[in-house]
Order: sequence, then structure tokens, then C-alpha cells
Amino acid sequence: MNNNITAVRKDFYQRIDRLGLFPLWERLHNLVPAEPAAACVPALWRYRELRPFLTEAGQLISAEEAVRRVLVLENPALRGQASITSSLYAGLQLILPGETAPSHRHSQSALRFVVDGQGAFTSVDGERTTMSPGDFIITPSWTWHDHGNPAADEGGEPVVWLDGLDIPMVRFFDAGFAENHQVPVPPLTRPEGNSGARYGMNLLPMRYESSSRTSPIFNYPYARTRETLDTLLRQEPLDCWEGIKLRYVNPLTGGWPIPTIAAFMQLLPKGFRGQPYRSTDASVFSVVEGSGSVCIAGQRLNFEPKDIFVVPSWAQVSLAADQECVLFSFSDRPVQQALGLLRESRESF
Ligand code: 1HN
Repeated sequence: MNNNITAVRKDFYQRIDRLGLFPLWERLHNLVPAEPAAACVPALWRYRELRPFLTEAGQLISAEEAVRRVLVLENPALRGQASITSSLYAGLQLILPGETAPSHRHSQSALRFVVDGQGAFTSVDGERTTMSPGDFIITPSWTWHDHGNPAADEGGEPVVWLDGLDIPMVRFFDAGFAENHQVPVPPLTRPEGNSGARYGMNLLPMRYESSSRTSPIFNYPYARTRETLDTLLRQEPLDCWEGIKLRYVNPLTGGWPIPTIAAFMQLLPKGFRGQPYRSTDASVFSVVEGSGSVCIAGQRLNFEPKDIFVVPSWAQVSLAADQECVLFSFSDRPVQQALGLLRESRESF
């Protein structure tokens, strides 16, 4: 190209830049890439390395003062954005015996996946549920929620859970609202176990009609999930890519528990060597049981229980289990599916 036209174009670009304009033809390829060029990168957080910092945070600030005492898991390629993937937020929250995290609500939806310790509780719109490791708990959009933990002399112990929220997604839409409750711990209006009995037993109260897009179950206890995986492992053929993989469900609709977030639990038998796959929904994994490894875009990462790792959109991924492994994961799949954007590919070595 001759220098003159290059210089003339550059001058043109500078003059239109002042008006907030740029020439599409200089950037077209970046805007519509041939395949996803994920901003997020593979990453793994070792719980063994993290845990001391959570303990230290526990000495540094109370849950009351912090409101939520969380160490945010930020994707190395998304620093400063409070994002573990382009669309999702994740953090590890610690609550010590005797503490409360005051009630508030927001348009962002949240999930909690209990990682370490038991006996803490979360209340959602006036009903409390007690947490055990491996429990999957949801806080629907705009529901009041607070957390607490019994005092040490009542058997309370430190409890850590993984928070997953749709914060980056809601920020993308500029659709976030939040407010604090007038009181830190609003009164309970239903007994513990009420929503499980009403909606979680393959039965529904007569004439019940939901006004929400979110599952009316807010605790999916690990004991039942684990038993189900075990039964299916004995009874069903293994999937060559995923082992035994189940999705958490809204029992009213058969759809996702949260409109913006899908969650899954899977079991890989000892010695499993999964075939590689890709999906456009980037996923966050929390290791529940067993050790193994994940190969993401050619990079192998070893994992142990309580570790957390992230698989970017469209990265080739395969899972391997040294021992029997149980993996929890979540992603923005419901949104991609609703918008007709979800694409998957199953490959083989
Ligand atoms: C939140 O409400 C919780 O309720 C945890 O435990 C993490 C991160 C950002 C905004 C709200 C919780 C949060 C959050």
C-alpha cells in the first residue's frame, strides 16, 4: 500500500476519533472471530494454599463488619473485574462460630456450594437451611438473605463455601439493584425443611403456582446427590466424556435452578480417562471428593478435594480421575441456551 494512502487514512481515523467514531474495517476480525477468543484463561486455586489466608481474613475482620467475608477468585486474565469467567463471579466465604452476615437482597442471583465445615446456616426469605459439605444452596434474585453460625459452645465450627453469582452478567446489562434489610437478622417465617417438603419430594401442594423463575428448592443436600450418583454408577453406562454427570433442576419446570446459572454434579470412577470436549459455556469446578487432573487447552492441572478450577469457553478439556472423584460445577449455560448461543463439541484422542 502506498505511504500516501496510509497517511491519508490515518489522518481520517484521527479526525473521526474526536467524534467517537472508528472504521469497522480495521477491527472487523476481532469483533466477529472465527471461534471464541475467550478473555478468560484456565486457572486452578489450591485449597491447601488458600485456606491459611481465609483463616487470616477471619482474624482481620468480622463477618458483621465485612458484611460478607469473601476472598474473590479472580481469573488471572480478568484482574480488577471481580470475574472468574467473563459472565460469572466466584468467591470463598468464611463464617466463624457465633457470627452473622446481615440480611440484604439484590437482583444478582447466587449459589452457595459448601466446601469446608458444617452447621452454619443461611436464611432465604424467612426460611433457614443448615449447611453440610457438598450441599448446593441457591439465593434467588431479590430474595432477602442472611447467614449465621452457632456459637462455638453450641458446636459451631468455621464454615467455608463457594459463592457463585451472575454479577458480571447483571453488570453487562446495567440491571443491578440492592438494598439492606432494616434489621440484620429478620425473623424466620417458616420452619426449617419447609420448602424441601413442599417442593423437593416429587410432590407439590395442590393449587401451587409459582411466581418466580427460580427453583422453590433452596437446598439440594449432598447426601441425596451422592447416593444418586452412586446408584447410577452401578446401573448406567459411563459417558466417555463426563462419567456420570447430572444437572440440578427446578422441579417445577424441569429447567435450571437459577435463570442465569446452571449447576452440575458428576462422578468419575477411579482410573477414568475422559475424552476431550469443548463447550461455549465456561465452567467453574469445585472438587468434592478424590484427586485427579484436568487437561485444559493442552495444560494439565492436578486437583485435590476442595480445589477450584475454571475452564474457559471453547477450550478443549478432558478429565482424569486417580481415585473416584466427585466434581461440582456451574456455568452460564441457561443464558446461552435461551439465546441460541450454546455450542458443544465432543472429540476423541
Ligand atoms: C452476596 O450477597 C453474598 O449473600 C456473597 O453471601 C457474595 C458478592 C457480591 C455481591 C453480593 C452473600 C456477594 C454478594
